[in-house]
Amino acid sequence: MPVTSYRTCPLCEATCGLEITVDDGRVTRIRGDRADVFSKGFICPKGSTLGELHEDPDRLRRPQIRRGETWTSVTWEEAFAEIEARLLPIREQHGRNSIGVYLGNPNVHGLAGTLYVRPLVKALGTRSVFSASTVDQMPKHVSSGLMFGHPLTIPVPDIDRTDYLLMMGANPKASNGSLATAPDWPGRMEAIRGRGGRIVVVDPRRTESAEMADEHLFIRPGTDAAWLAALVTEVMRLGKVDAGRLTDHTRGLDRLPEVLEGLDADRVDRLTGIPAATTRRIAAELAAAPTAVVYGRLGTHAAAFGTLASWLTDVLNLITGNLDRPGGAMFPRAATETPRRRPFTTGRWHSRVRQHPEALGELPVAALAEEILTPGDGQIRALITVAGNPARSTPDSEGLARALESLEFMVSVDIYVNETTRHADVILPGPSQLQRGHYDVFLSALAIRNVAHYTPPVLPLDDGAPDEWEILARLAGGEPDAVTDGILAEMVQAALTDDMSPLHGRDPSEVTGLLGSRRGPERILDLMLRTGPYRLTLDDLLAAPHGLDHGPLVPRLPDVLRTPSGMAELAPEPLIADVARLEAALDGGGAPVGGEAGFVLVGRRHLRSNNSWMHNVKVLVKGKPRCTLQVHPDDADRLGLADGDPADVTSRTGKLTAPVEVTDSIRPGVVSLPHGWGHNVPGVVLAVASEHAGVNSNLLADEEAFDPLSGNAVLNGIPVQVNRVAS
Ligand SMILES: Nc1nc2c(c(=O)[nH]1)N[C@H]1C(S)=C(S)[C@@H](COP(=O)(O)OP(=O)(O)OC[C@H]3O[C@@H](n4cnc5c(=O)[nH]c(N)nc54)[C@H](O)[C@@H]3O)O[C@H]1N2
Ligand SMILES: Nc1nc2c(c(=O)[nH]1)N[C@H]1C(S)=C(S)[C@@H](COP(=O)(O)OP(=O)(O)OC[C@H]3O[C@@H](n4cnc5c(=O)[nH]c(N)nc54)[C@H](O)[C@@H]3O)O[C@H]1N2
Ligand code: SF4
Ligand SMILES: [Mo]
Repeated sequence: MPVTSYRTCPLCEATCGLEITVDDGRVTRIRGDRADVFSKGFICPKGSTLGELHEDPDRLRRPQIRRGETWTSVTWEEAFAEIEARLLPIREQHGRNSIGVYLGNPNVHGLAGTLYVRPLVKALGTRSVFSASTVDQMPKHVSSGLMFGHPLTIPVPDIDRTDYLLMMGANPKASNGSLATAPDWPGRMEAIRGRGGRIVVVDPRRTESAEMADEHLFIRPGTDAAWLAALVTEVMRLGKVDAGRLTDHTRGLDRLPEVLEGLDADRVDRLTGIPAATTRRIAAELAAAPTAVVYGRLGTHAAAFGTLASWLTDVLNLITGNLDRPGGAMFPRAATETPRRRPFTTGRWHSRVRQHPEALGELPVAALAEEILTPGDGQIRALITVAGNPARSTPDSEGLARALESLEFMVSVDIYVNETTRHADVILPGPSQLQRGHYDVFLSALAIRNVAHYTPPVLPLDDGAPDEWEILARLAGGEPDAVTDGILAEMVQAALTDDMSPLHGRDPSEVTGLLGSRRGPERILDLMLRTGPYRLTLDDLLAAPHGLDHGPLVPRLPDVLRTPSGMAELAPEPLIADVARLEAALDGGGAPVGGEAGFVLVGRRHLRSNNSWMHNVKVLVKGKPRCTLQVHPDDADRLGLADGDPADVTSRTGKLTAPVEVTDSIRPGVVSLPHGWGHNVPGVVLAVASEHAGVNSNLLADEEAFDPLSGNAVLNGIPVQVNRVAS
């Protein structure tokens, strides 16, 4: 008998509801859940492949131990015994920081990664912590921390109500959005125009999203911060600064004219490639629109001035009166929100080799290889990766591969033997997505509506296999239920002493009594929901398989501000200090790019791909190869390259050869390669992906190029040379 169940898609940030039909233990159909309160039936081609992922013969079902080149399936007890026998002596001999941790993107998309990774890091006691955040959104955390007092207090674009969307370095038609959770971005963009609103896209490529917009501006890569600074200056010159309701809750506005002096439309014209008249017009449009929102994402953040750009985005929203008001940039109120207290700082410690400051307890992943390869006290000798593929997603892949190979011991919690985990000694595979319950703790805190969904597992665990949270708890050195109790005890303690909490002043045992016999993340989630702003329980969510909708976002300032001053800080010192670096780039920059002068490389995403790990699903990789080097026809002519020809691409750190795709959708002087490819290396067990291998763009990303405030790598705007392959 076919059974229908509902599951939130865990693959990207859009959190679509899926309707899944299972017959005799096999998924027979996946389609969009039309009753879902948020996604209303929207689905993309990836969402319907969870069945293929589950059935993928290459997906690991049992722990693996590597001896030389050979992998052996072992029991879970054998795997954990091996880890204990090899990891503990390293820590005893070389200290806590000798064990490194790398946390990958899927951790954010699951309850286990969300709730059990921190206890793991705490149990290890290491400061050698790295994650995909420093090849992604760390600039937003840092600017939010400095401006609003907490790194997770991130404003999201209220795209359902805005009249004007200025979108930079984001391509939600392909990515379905990021730091702005909204199923069906494309439909919501159409709706903006449908109600007479305007969309302007700023991107060195005329993307699928740009095709949907009213206007597209070809910006020169890496110059978004300069352009945003000019927009702020021009709005100020127009005399249109109006923070509205927030005027009394804002500090530092008076410093901006002096700090940004001279950074105007004329000054950035040559550098950005955007004519001064256009910049002035956009500034005037932003100031005049009934509501408007500036939204920047990966192309703007994973760049040389990512934190400045992130800050200036919010400054622009604030001075045009659009921060924290409907149709502008707003702060979600998630059902699991906990009080945010900790004052924000960075640089509480530094990396050993190059003295990078930590941010959010992490070091820049661009420094991972050197921390492994450089001898001395505190050298990383063992590494644990959890749901990450740094060998494909972080800079200087060649250096990192050497580093991973040199480790004394490596454990990966992962479902594949891929470019990273092939270096591991032990791989611990969690169950497939369909075998786990799901709740988006992080993404619902970034959603453009206040919604909550919990979906239970669709399929049972394999016989005797632990759930992902149990694996992480065991790695943390504990018995899983005891680790859960430890997490709960901390949360209960915080709730009991918080006078805003419904549990304030109650007896701890009474509180845990409320949670019944649930185990693991569901037990913790139940507590988080009970103490959250809507006072829900997990049972409430189980009774609402299509989700609960708490409505559109509501203004939240000044309540959510956690800066020492209690104000929104428009001119935090570290950001002001970094403007000098931007000025220096302007002084030195503006030279033409392309041809003899060299090119700049940017990334891109495709709807049918997901970072590095969905290329083993046949229906997603079939068709035209997608890992191509996009080159403008004028550049191709000059270089003597035709569509499909191989071209050599060389940067300071590496070299690769990729097939050329000639397209006028890219700005002259710019070339683009997607990341996450390059699967044809020895030792990977990815039958389909190896046949559609592509090349690894992060061979070209430079481990010395990063945004100093956040430690985020520069993945967009990499100087490269492009040449015909000598025949
Ligand atoms: N040049 C360039 N580089 C980039 C980017 C770019 O735009 N350009 N984008 C960056 C961004 S935004 C990100 S987020 C990073 C991503 O960087 P990573 O997180 O390092 O890479 P992913 O490709 O997401 O790899 C996910 C890994 O988790 C495994 N996995 C999948 N599901 C699960 C699961 O449920 N449990 C476990 N345990 N493992 C699982 C997969 O097999 C894979 O090994 O890449 C970054 N790198
Ligand atoms: N299909 C699919 N969806 C995904 C993912 C995926 O791999 N595939 N990954 C997920 C993840 S982890 C993330 S973080 C999100 C990212 O989601 P987005 O932020 O939307 O990321 P991209 O689609 O890479 O779009 C970045 C855009 O920036 C442009 N760009 C490059 N350099 C510059 C620059 O200097 N200035 C400007 N203004 N633009 C520039 C690129 O041309 C590109 O179009 O997507 C998520 N969704
Ligand atoms: S858009 Fe994202 S969340 Fe929605 S179905 Fe596709 S991969 Fe899943
Ligand atoms: Mo990401």
